[in-house]
Amino acid sequence: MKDDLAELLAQVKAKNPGEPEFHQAVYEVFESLAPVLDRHPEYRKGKILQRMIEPERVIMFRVPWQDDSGEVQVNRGFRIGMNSAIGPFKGGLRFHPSVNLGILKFLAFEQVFKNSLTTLPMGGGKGGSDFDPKGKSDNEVMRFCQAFMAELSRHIGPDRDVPAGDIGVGSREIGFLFGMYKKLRNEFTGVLTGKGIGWGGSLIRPEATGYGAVYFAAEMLKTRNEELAGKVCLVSGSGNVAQYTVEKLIEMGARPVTLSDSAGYIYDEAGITREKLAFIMQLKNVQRGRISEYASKFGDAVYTPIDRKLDHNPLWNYQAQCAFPSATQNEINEKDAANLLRNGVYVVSEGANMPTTIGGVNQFLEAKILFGPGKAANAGGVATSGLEMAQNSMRISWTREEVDARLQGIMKAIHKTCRATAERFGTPGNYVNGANIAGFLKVANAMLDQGIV
Ligand code: NDP
Ligand code: 2IT
Repeated sequence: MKDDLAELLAQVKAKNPGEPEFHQAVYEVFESLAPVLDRHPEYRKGKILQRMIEPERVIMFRVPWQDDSGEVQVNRGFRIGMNSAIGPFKGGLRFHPSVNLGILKFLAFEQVFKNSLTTLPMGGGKGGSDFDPKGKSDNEVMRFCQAFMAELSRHIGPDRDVPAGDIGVGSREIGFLFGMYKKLRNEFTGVLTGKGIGWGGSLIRPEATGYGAVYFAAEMLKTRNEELAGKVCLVSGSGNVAQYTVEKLIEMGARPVTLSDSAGYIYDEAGITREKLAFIMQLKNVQRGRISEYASKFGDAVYTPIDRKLDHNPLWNYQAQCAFPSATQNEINEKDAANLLRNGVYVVSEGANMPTTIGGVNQFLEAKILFGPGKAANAGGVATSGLEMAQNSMRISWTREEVDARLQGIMKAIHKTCRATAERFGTPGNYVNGANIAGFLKVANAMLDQGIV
């Protein structure tokens, strides 16, 4: 890394202590940018990087609510407006006990580059809470969402900041959040995406992140005249992204063999079929049960509980050609990456945000496999959120086919841009550099155009 970038990174660490995920996300982007800064001195002169690493705003707030037994509970709420140079802040809300400022800043930072890649006019933001929806009743989730929105509603709006879902925030939560916003503001607007189909949502938005990650993998394979049909695929997670990744893989003739949750994973050598996926969707989205039940239901599958003493995740230690990490950050470490490569994996399409550690990413890049980083590979979700915003503004709804065709077009465009940009800056085939540089350029140029604000 160039001296001035290394120095800036040291400043980021000193100024934002205790935020390792944010440091990691900034490091990964800085690693790609030296050639751009050398070719374009105006970015250094305009202090574009110094401005990009400082959120435009961070809102932190108390969320008091009452549980079913009448006890008062207090959580912490956040919304980060990272960068609005190319459009209103846009990005998901995460409800998970691990949520803290540093994790949301990493997600908001990634979102800026990702949204820029989508071709649509969206700035980057992220928010959420350390609230844990697991084990809560629907009424508790509703009361929490209402209390959260009581404060958040002051800071968002269809032209200011448009949140959506992420871990722990799905259609149920978006419904409760939207209802409260509408009541408080006395207006029905496209202030959230991922809405229900009957009240302003877009067809294909639930599917979009998973489908997009598979479309991206298909595009990468096409560069080697190959396709997904017949490929064995390792998938982690069993939530929104994992489910629709599996659905699209099945449709394309691939064989997904794993899924996981925070307690363990299943391995089904015969492959997860449409029928088995329907069981998972019912289990996870309606009953809110554990993935272990899959192995109880389908005898051939093996369930392995997580062993936190292990230095690797055995889910990544099976013979396969493709991997779709779709659970959470840093779920593939250096050892996992080595296991994947040793087992024959040469396509990694990141459905989750930053699922691979820096040591893992470096191994993928050195091995020159087809590695699609999250900010490119999982951009289909937010891109389709952008399409939802467009439909809301026009007060019309497109058909499933129309939205899916646009999603496919966007994933192809992102793939093409990443490849062309990587090549233009001297690292052909490196999608990490391609995504970081292309995402950066659009935002940086907009910031220069708009002056020092
Ligand atoms: P969901 O809440 O629907 O599912 C998350 C899944 O990951 C669950 O199976 C969950 O298990 C598992 N998981 C979450 N945290 C952990 C953890 N710390 N350790 C082990 N497993 C964990 O979320 P999504 O599917 O929406 O999100 C998954 C990933 O995709 C995240 O990284 C998210 O940021 C990213 N993403 C999501 C987009 C979207 O549109 N939803 C768009 C782009 C990226 P359990 O149920 O046990 O908690
Ligand atoms: O990480 C992400 O891109 C998301 N969680 C989706 C954000 C959105 O606004 O649709």
